[in-house]
Amino acid sequence: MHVPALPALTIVDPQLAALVRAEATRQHETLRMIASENYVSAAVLDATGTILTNKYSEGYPGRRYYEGQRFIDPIETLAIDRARTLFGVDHVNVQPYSGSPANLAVYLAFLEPGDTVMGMALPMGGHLTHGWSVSATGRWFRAVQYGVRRDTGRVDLDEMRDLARRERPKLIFCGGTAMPRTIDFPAFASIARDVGAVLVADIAHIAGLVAGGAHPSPVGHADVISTTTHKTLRGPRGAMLMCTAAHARAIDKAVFPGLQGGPHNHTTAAIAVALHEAAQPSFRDYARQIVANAQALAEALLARGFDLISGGTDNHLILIDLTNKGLGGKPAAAALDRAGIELNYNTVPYDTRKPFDPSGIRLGTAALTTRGLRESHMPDIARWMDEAIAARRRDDETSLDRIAAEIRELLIDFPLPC
Ligand code: DSN
Repeated sequence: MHVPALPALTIVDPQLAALVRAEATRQHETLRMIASENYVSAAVLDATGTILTNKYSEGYPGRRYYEGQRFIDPIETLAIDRARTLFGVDHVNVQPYSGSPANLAVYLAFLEPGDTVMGMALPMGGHLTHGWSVSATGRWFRAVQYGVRRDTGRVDLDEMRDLARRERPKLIFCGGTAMPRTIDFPAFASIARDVGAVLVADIAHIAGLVAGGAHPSPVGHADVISTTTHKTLRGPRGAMLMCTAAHARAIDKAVFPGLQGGPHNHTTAAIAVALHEAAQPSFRDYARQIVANAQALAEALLARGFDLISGGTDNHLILIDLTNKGLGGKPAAAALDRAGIELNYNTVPYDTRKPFDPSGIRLGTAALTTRGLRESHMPDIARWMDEAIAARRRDDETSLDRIAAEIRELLIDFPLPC
C-alpha cells in the first residue's frame, strides 16, 4: 500500500502528516470513480513536490520579469514542446492554474464584457465557465446556453445551429463535465464558422483519451483547446491552452499579464512529466482500457435496470438518472461512499430536482483503470452499486459496511502507482 513516508513533515507537523497518510489509505481502499479524478504516477508526484515551488517567473521562456530562470525556462519549454507534439498543435500555454482560469483567459483573449458567448448549460452537462449564470462568465458576458435532447441525451446540432444564427455569439464552447458521448468537433466547427465565432473545445475530461487516440481530436477544428491536466490525462492539478498560431499572442497575453501572475513551476514540471508518460505507447492502451471499462460497466448497470443518460457511454464517463431506483443522487452518493465507492451526485438533463439534491450520479473509470481493473471487474462494481443503493433505501448500514470490506479486499491486489 502506498503510505507516503513524509519524513520532514512528520517531524514538523505530525498532525498534517497523519491527515495525508489517512487520505492515502482512503485512496487505496476506495473505488475512486469521480469522473474528473485519477491517480498520478510517482514521477509526477515527485515533480510536484520539488523546490521549483520556490521560484517566481512571470513572463514566458526567454522573456521573464525576474532573474534566475536558466533552469525554469527549459522546464517550461519542455512542457510546451511535449504538449505540442502530443496533441499536434501550433501553440501551447502551460501556465493556467486550472481549468476555470484557463477558460477565463479565453474570454479575456476574445471578448469584451457584455459580448455573447454560447456554451452548454451546466445542468445539461456543461461547465460553470461556459456561461452559466452564477459564474463570472454568465454575469459579465451575455450567455446563450444549449442543451441535449430529452429523448437522446445528445446535443441537437440543428437546433444549436439555429440558436447560434439567431444569437450570433463571438465565442462558442463545446465540451463539458457530464457528457458521456463523443463530441462531434467538425460539426461544432461548422456552426462556429457559419456565425463567425471562435470555437473553444474544452477537453478537460477527455484530454487523456484524445492523447491516447481513444476520442477524436479537436485539432484542425477548434480555434482554441482548453484542458485541465489532471483528469484522464493523469497529470498534476493544472491546465493548458492550445491554439492555432494565429491566436497564440492573444492567448498568451490573456493568461499573463491579463489574468495571472507567476506560473506554478512545480506544476509545470509535473505537467511535462505527465505529457512524457502520455506519449508512451502504454498510454494508448490505458486510454483504450478506460473506455472499454466504462462500456463494460455501462452494460452491467443497464442489465441491472439503471437509467443511463444517452443509453450508455463512448468515453470514460457514465451519467445515471436514479429516479427509477427510488433514491436521490445525494443520498445515493453518500451511501456509495460509505460502501467504498466514491462518485458525485449530479444533475441530469431536465432534472426536476435542485442542483444540491439532484436526481443523478456521475462516475468515471479513469482512476480505477490506473489501478489495473479491467472489464471483468465491472459486473461486480455494478452489483455493489445496486446493492448499496438498495441498502440505503432500507437503512441497512451492515450491507454498506460489508460492500466496503469486499472492495477493500479486491483493491489489495491493485496497488496505487508508485
Ligand atoms: N470539477 C470538475 C469536474 O468534476 O468535472 C470540472 O471543473
